Amino acid sequence: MRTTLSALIWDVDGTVAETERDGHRLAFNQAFEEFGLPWRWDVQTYGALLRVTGGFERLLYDMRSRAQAPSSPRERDRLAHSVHRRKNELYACLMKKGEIRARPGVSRLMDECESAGISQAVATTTSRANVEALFSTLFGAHWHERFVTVVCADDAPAKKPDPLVYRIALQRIGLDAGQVLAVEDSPHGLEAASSLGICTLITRSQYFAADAFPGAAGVCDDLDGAVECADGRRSMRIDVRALRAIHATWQRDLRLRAIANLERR
Ligand code: XBP
Ligand code: MG
Repeated sequence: MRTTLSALIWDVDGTVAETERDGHRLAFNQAFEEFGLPWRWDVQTYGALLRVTGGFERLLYDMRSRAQAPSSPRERDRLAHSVHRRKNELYACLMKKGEIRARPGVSRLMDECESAGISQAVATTTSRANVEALFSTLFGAHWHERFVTVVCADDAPAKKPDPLVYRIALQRIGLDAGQVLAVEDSPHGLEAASSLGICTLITRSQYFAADAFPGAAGVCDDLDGAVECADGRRSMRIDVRALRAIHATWQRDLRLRAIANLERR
């Protein structure tokens, strides 16, 4: 299996931008209001709900404990679909205002990867419409040109921690897991990527700031900050050189673990 770093796969929410607390959460609350529903998700409640990936699934999960939700599962499903659809429209309006910015180092690293010939792709649990709304505001109308493929919830209905979205991304870019590095912010994202053997770098986001990320190749507060690697080493900030070093160390450790496993048999 070839193991040179050939592509970077980006998660979206929490990784590229802090879209959850002041984006999706606010849009959900606006949608609840429009639908005459008394539900509001405060910052803390939404943080707990983020353990359920997918906005539609999150809403359906929360509705189970809401007295005002329809009692028939079919009606609940129908209402969740309508509210979620409207939430995404409201989210697009919020993104157009430009108040949500790319997280530190994201645009720089994307530019550096492009110059270094490292391909880029997207693997996200969010809907394509939301990626479009966010990325066109952050990176301009031609943002698609930057990515070999953009895999969203519309392509991968089984959401993270299911690895489907990464499996599809690898197929579309035509690379093995060993040739890519994923950038993620959540435990579910880490699980989805690393269960396929993808080297994963964590950039801590607001909602997962206190989580432990066992199995990550490196963890940083943001891409402009220092990264702590699995082998305990620290590098100053994430650039292409740091990405290659993190990836090479991960690959070496993987080989060592495989040899140790063989010897134990
Ligand atoms: C984040 C998610 C999404 C968003 C909301 O995905 O779990 O569900 O919170 O988007 P990722 P939708 O971190 O993989 O980008 O309402 O479209 O699901
Ligand atoms: Mg994320």
